Amino acid sequence: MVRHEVDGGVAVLTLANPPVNALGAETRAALDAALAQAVADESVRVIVLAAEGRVFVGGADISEFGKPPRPPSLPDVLERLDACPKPVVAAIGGAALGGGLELAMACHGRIAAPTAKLGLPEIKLGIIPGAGGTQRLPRLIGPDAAFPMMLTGEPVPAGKAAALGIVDAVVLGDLVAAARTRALELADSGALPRVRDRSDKLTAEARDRFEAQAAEAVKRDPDATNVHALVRAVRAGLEQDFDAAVSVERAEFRMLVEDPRSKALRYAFFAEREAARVPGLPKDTPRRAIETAAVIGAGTMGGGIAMCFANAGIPVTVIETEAGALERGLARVKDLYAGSAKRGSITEAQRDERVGRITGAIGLEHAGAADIVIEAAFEDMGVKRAIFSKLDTIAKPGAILATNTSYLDVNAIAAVTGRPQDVLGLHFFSPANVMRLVEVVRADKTAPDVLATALDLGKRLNKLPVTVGVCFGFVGNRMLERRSRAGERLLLEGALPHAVDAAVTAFGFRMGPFAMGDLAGLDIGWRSRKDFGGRAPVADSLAEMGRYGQKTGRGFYLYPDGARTGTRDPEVEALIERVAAEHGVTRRSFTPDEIVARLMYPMVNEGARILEEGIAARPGDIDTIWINGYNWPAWRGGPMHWADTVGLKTIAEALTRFAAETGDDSQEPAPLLKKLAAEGGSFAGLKNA
Ligand code: 3H9
Repeated sequence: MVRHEVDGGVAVLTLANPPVNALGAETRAALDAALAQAVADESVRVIVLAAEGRVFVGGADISEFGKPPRPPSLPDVLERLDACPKPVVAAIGGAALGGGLELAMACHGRIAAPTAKLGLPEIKLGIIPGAGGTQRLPRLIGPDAAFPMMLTGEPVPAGKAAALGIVDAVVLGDLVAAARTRALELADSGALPRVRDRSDKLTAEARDRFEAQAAEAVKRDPDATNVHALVRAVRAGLEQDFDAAVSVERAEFRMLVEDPRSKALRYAFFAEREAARVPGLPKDTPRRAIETAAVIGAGTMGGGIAMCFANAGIPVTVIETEAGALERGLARVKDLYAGSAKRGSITEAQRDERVGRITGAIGLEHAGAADIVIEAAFEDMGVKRAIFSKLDTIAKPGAILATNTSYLDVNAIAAVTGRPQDVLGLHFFSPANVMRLVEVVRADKTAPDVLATALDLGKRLNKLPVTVGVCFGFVGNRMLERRSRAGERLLLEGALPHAVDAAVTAFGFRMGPFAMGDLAGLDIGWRSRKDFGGRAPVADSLAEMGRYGQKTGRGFYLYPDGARTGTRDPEVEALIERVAAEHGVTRRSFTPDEIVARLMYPMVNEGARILEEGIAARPGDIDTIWINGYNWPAWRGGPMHWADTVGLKTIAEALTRFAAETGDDSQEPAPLLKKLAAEGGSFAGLKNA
């Protein structure tokens, strides 16, 4: 796991633990031994620490967390590294994250390649750095620069890292040679700079700025246990000596590893990566080449999808039926790019390149040269089938034909072509250029190489593709529909919109379902219920009154003078009471916990059905979809993980009760949920069944 080469007084230790050189027990032991050997070897004057592969070190091995510790611990190895009597210089060729940056900071010098990025992302896993990161980074760059980095978890690119002082230099070319030179310079000078000994960046001004940042962070997220812990650990470094402060950090880290929030976030991390693997789709499935794309429809969705291709360097033709719509669509895309360039998130050159990769055209025949065609036209089966039957005659042989439908039967769309093996669904989320999730809908006849190519393409577009099967609404919208239905029912039974929304935001969503409905537009659900069936008596009445939500200034709430947050409307509350009376529903009050149960348990139930039917391969795929497409709080791990923490027996019993109370049989627990509840099982346990 660590290669050891000695040449000309320099020992080069190279970590070789693919794919990300995570610092698991074996790697730690090997590194520790290699260091000891280099120290003992009299021919060695200096040591260079390098790593194989694209990533320098992706951190501690997350899969070890919560398991019995295996020595040597990372803090112990880093302490010995720090105390090493010979200069050690890190050669950072790629990402140095978490324990990886902590490792680099325990060295006596750091040289980075321009492609390197450095950060402490532990916060995103519900923990804080636990191998000296909360102490060494503030000593290296000041607490006021270090704290925001640890609070957001966002890595910085090499150039910025050098400007901040995290690395000594960024070098082009032979990184190990540069690190070797730096180490020999240190040896010649007799200096052994240790980050732990530095205090020059711990100025009174920097401390004050840190305290102000800390106060704001805690205020913004008062329930985030790890934010509090981070503040305590950084503050300890300002008030106590290094070793005492490291002990504070260590104790906080150990406590956080056991926190249910961190467990959920770690679960979500691995679920997201597991989603890339589709059961029964071998790794070596051949891929089709994708060098050009066409998007049908220049609406918000089509434009956003085209931007994904342009961002990834793939030329794309946007196709419309008439010039006006095309011009408007292309203008919107241009504006979005101009906005990004203005904000500085892309350079002006990037803006021009990306805009230049998007070409507009009138008429489907312009899709003939594309390796993949994505239809993002009106959500209507007739429209889609007409497009696909024409595409069948236009697209080149072997082109992938994808539909961006959010609900419709992809098998029925594929069936109008003579090449259903080339057809699949790619359900992007709005705004498509921003949202990472893509539901990849595998139809009955989709060929394995088409699916494999789509999944690879998803990654190339910087998306998070999750494979799902064909059913109405796939995974995400099918479960969402359950929540919407339960929400309407709650209104009739006595919970008012603001109370429901408050319970849902307190649960951790950024927005409640009614505020969300107002934002999206109540006319959308209303029209789709008209097309696909189903009734939402309150929402439909509001839409019939022309109350479409924010865009009309009135929906479930009032938005006077273009306000972005709604206020309660007595008229709506009276309307709800009237509708409830018409439906003969007796009203009562609901606690926030009852509201959450009423809304979320039916979603979990639908998730169980989705698993039974094989629409999703595993509970983790459902959770990945809900966290990344629907803003389910990641620290609750997604609906299926959350259901396990609540207890499936509790949920099954409650659903039986809801079915009786509401007279809605579809609330009865699904067979899978019933079975797991009876066995004392969990969704997590299914994987190992
Ligand atoms: C930490 O360091 C705590 C310390 O402060 C204190 C300790 C005492 N562990 O993402 P990818 C796996 S906490 C275990 O697809 P990419 C991953 O599951 C850690 N496994 O690659 C996947 O496995 P598989 C702080 C890990 O190129 C494979 O590697 N660090 C770890 O798109 C490839 O991963 C972080 O939070 C890990 N640390 O992105 C960084 N990292 O192929 C977490 C990856 O079987 N990692 N794996 O599904 C990342 O952000 C990305 O993996 C990285 C590469 C950017 C490095």
